[in-house]
Amino acid sequence: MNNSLEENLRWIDEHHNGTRYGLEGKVLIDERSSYQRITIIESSRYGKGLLLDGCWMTTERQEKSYHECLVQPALCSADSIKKILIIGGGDGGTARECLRHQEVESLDMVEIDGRVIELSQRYLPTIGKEAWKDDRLRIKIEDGIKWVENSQNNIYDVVIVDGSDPLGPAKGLFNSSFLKNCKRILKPKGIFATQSESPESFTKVHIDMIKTIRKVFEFADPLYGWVPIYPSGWWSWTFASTGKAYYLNPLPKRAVKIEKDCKIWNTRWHKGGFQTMPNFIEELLKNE
Ligand code: SPD
Repeated sequence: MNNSLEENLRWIDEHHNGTRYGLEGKVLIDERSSYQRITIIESSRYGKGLLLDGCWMTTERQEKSYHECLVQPALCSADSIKKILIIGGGDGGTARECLRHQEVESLDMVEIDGRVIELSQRYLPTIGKEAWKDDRLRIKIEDGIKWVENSQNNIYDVVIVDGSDPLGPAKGLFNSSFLKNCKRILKPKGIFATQSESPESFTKVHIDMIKTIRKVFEFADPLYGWVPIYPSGWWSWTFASTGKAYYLNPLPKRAVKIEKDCKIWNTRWHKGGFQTMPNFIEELLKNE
């Protein structure tokens, strides 16, 4: 730990239903934007990190367990990946993972809170990295819900939702009218991907999300992994498509280029992650 970090150390915790998930560190920025409270911290264990409304979003040395798992299952499996949409993703990690693919021609990133982008570019540059300077990235500071409402049919190959928890500005990213628009703007063989909360800490939200996504798309399945700083540490991402579950099988020609530089994702992990649904989730998904 460097000397300046040793001063003013404190516990920075996300409180969740009688539990707390924290890091020892220092608060660098704590402010309120038009949408939410934004906190940037520096910790010895995981480097700098971002919280929105007191909930962990990302940290420099843990972000790959989230961003690779949200992006690569979709981008390595989709029929085409020329035109991608990200809703949210203001820290830049999701864009960075998408832009590792040279086949991506354009990436629209629609983030409601421009201040999250400004602070991430300044304090967390190791997360967005070169994505911020990539000509293929088109940043729109707009409401993602309105963006999908106003987009034309069948224009995106992949739609990725990288929002926060279903409170505050991200609430509308969990409902069926938003999902129907995501399906409408996807090409016929397109893939939809979203973070889908913790099966342990947010069981009801997780189950309701999968059920709702399954009602809108013909196929939808959760993939399980871990993000140690999030509530329970156990996390999920859900993928959906129509006609066939395109997201289950990475295309070898694409996977081989990407997996060697991943920390978590590879074809074996991908296939295994879709197989790790525990009994209690399987049971809850059967109930109407
Ligand atoms: N409870 C945390 C949910 C966070 C989902 N989004 C994280 C943003 C990282 N790009």
